[in-house]
Amino acid sequence: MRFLAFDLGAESGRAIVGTLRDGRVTLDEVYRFPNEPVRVLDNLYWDALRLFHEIKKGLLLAVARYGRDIQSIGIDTWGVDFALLGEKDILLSNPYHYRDSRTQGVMEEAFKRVPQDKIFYRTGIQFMPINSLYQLLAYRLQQPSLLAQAKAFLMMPDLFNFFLTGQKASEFTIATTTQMYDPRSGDWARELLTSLELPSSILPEIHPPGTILGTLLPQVAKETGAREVPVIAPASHDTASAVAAVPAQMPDYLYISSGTWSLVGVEVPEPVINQDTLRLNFTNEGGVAGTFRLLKNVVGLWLVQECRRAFERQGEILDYTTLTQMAREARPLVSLVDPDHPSFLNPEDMPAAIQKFCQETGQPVPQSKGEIIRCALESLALKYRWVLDKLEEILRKRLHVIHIVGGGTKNELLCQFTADATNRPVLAGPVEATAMGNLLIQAMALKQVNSLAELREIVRNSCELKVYEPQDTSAWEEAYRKFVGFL
Ligand code: LRH
Repeated sequence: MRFLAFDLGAESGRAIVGTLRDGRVTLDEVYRFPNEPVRVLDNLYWDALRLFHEIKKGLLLAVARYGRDIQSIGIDTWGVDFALLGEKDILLSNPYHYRDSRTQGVMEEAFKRVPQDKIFYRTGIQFMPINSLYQLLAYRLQQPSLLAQAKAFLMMPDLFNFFLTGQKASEFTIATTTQMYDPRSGDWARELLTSLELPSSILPEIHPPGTILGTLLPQVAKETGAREVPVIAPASHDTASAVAAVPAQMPDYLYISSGTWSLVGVEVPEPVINQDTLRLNFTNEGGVAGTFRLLKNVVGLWLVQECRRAFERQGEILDYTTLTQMAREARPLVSLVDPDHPSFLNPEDMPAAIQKFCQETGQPVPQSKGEIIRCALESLALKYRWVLDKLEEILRKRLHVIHIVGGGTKNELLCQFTADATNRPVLAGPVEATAMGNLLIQAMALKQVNSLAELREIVRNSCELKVYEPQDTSAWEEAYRKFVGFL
């Protein structure tokens, strides 16, 4: 059976056809298109209509290659971003991108109205200025008349599903990224929203991952040559789809969904909302088959991506392989940064931001490109170690192995650093965890896969895992002691 996944990631969007046969899934990327935020004056936006156009083009190309074989369609994107629709379902503005700076200071405004711990005990979600809650509050504080016109709030995958089917619905995993969802009541945190004078009437009903939302609208089918197939909400949050596809066989593992962000955590049967998770700023996002993800958002390869862009602006176009090789050749464990320091969220010049952090903390300032990238990669690995330590403390058990999935598995240096910094074996793969999760949750919705365990078995059968054993751990132990001083 064949399914079509759209995965809208930080640099590009892709249409991927998955074929499920004899307990294995194979992938075919039929279309890739840019998904870069657009800066206009002082703001940063999604190009929503262009992306919908690209989704239709991807569908057309999938149909051209596989004809009537495609059984369903599912879309995932990153978390927290949303669109507001007004009368007659028009977009009230281009949806903002979470790296837009208008949310600066908004979280603190929210805490003046509702105490921080109350927000956490209601939602279980980590505090980040990018959360939809603060983005929505920014509308109320900065563009109140626009918010007053809103008739519907749709998270980005929900918006594209609406464009494809005409049905407005919210999917559970993406809804939990908002910090506007109450996992205990299983509904939007309406009381919290009311306390912040935010309208909860515009929020659509929430459906679990693997729900058939509707069928492709006849005009979209006509435009693309597709059949009027079901549109399924997979895990619409990319991280939830990726973690569903972690090829774990044994319990007590740590996963890292590694890409622009590194999502580092464990799967739990219910949210862990207590003083420790509040103090350590952990999050509890919704997962597949009734699970939750207790995790931490770590800034991830964004550090390296932005260094690459900065070098490009200086006239040097370098690919990731070359940059990683330069880092490999640089001296180990000289300078370290906290990857999650606010100065790295969206700096104008990432290498300069890294240098500034090192200078202000009295460390040698990395000079060459290799030194800067090495500093970023080592710091990431040490941050993973910190998350691992804290999770073991919270859960009171040892996590024996680390599964890394996603694009970051291609960075072998980072995988090795992770094994070294944590003193745990690392199993890396699959690269395409998000797409696999998306496709196989569609297969679950169509009763071709029976459980999350079976889904993971299919992933294991469909990819090669690369093993990294820890080496040279004593130098990393010492570096870790220094690193925690910067947090
Ligand atoms: C990763 C991700 C992560 C979010 C962030 C905004 O792509 O979805 O889980 O929190 O993007």
